[in-house]
Amino acid sequence: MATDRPGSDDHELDHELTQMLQTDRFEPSDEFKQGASLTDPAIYEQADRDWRTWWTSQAERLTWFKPWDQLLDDSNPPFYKWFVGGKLNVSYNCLDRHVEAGRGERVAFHWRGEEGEEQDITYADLLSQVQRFASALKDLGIGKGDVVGIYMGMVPEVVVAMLACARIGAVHNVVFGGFSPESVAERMEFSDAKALITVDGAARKGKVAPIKRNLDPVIAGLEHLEHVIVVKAKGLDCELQAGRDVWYHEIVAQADPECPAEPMDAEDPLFILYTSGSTSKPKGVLHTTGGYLTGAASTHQNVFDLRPDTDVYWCSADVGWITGHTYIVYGPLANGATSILYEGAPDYPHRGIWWEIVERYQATIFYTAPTAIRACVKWGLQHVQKFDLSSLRLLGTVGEPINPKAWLWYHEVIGGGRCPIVDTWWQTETGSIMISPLPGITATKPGSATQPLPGLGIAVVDERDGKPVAPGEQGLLVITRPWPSMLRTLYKEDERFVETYFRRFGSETYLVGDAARIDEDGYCWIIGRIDDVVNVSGHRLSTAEVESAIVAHESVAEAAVIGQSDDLTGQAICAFVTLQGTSDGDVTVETGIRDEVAARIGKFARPKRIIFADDLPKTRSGKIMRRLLRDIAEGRMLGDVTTLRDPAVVAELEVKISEEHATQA
Ligand code: 6R9
Repeated sequence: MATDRPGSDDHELDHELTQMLQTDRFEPSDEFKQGASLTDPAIYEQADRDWRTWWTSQAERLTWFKPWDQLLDDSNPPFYKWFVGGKLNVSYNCLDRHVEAGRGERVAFHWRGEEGEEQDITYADLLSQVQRFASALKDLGIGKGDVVGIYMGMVPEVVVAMLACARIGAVHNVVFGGFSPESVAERMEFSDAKALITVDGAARKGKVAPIKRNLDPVIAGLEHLEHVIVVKAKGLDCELQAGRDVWYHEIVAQADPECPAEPMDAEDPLFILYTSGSTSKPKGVLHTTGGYLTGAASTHQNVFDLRPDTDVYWCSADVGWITGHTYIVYGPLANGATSILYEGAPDYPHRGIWWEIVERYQATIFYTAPTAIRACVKWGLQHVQKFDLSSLRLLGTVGEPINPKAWLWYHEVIGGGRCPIVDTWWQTETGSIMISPLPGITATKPGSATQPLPGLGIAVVDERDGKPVAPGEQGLLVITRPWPSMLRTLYKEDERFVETYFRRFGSETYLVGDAARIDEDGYCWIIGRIDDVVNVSGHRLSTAEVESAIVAHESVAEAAVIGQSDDLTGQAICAFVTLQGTSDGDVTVETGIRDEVAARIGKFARPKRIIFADDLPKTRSGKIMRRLLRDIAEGRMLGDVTTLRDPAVVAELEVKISEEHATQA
């Protein structure tokens, strides 16, 4: 295994990485093992034999106001309850206990703005800001169980807002800043949100997007929304609707600086996070207090081998996704870590900004998405080589499978050949990492998330009978045992919760929605989604959601959306569209369709490719055959099409695709 720096130009490097594809596994180095907290492989077996004791030990990382009476109530699956009778507060665990232990001066976040602004926020600072804002929320009449929306960029106040909700028992519902105002309104409506915390504007690569102004028209009709709290992040003027809207800085100035943390039941809701499912209506994944925080703290410590006194940890996700919730906010803060919180994009003001930031703050742990790594590979070595990355000791990936070559590039170029990589598989629903190496124990294989973490039960089963398939065979990934940070339900949709995850193989087997295989060595290889969910740059989107945005366009009669393999983004959205009447698809209609999707969902959901067709292939019962469309789009041989209502449709589509190729050539 090479430990010296890789080839000096992209071409030479590519050659070296191709050679390295032969290396099938990477053992943790002795140097890494020496300082690591988990190095004994026996913990897997112990935790498997007695997973109750394992979870007890993990929950004991937290400070409980009152210990639990029962570890797990599994009397009514799939409605599991963890740490029954236990009382704790998430914000207390993330802040007060560190300050009380004399670590108030430790930096919680090195915040870095898009224009290079810097702010170091200590645990003591964060505690005082959170207390004030929590008091201000209470003054507005917001309390336990109320749902509070959060829609803002990566500014420090987003963390303050989440923790302030947790402090008083309000349930936050964060919407990723890249979603459109319409999506925000929809998520506020579905969750009966009583308040929305937002910003005047958000930084977008040198421009400022007027967030509050864009929200105004769509939130006007929301029946339950009593308060809108606006953080003045970018100095924009905003219209404040009397009786509803207030400035954040004004209400905190008047608020009580003290606000004790509310003792919450372990099973009280902590947050809702909407994610995409098979239908166009997003699913409100509900996480609760004790189990979620146990999972977040335990995995953040174990998977990243966190050494809170010396590490500088950086997760480049956005707080608006589950990765941001668990591995920017709750895990790191519960563990008293020092983190980097970066407001901007990876390519602004230049394509080496991430590496500049690593050098600036001497980051030791870096956690990002494969799509970002592939973008860096494409941009080239010169953007990386300018910076000193020798502080790094551990790297991670999340969100989608990573191709071995990108893995090797990350390992060699960013990690200098010395940093273990943890490829972490998990979901919004699982709350925390499920399948991942433990960096001081597991030998890694590029492209595999390796093995389930201690205490978890994972299997790959046959889709017909639910029995485990033979090693090396593909099947459906399932989780066979409850775990503390599992979702508890879909908000206000218990039936959909059971139906989506626990119908197929019974109420004790969680259906993940991914296909996978486990090789002879017990290593897990994730293949991809089995439902109509597309993963674009690690962002989950439902094809139905995009389809319903497309058909909202005035000229569109029908649309079918598929995920098509893409070198950069993993999958890209490809839309087959039939237009109304005799109208022809042209550039204007294409632009119109993309704009419609941007307005209804967000720019990141815009189709990369639009194919106009007079008709779409359907089964005799009228179902669009997406699998066939995927084959057509990717130029694969088609199998039997005789079950189609009108086989001629396929021939026509194939002609379209070949014309498309001809014009591109
Ligand atoms: C954390 C997060 C979940 C889906 C999941 C799977 C894919 C996530 C992965 C991975 C292969 C990994 N996924 N991590 N696939 N290897 N390491 O991404 O949550 O947005 O809910 O997406 O992402 O398909 O089912 P979420």
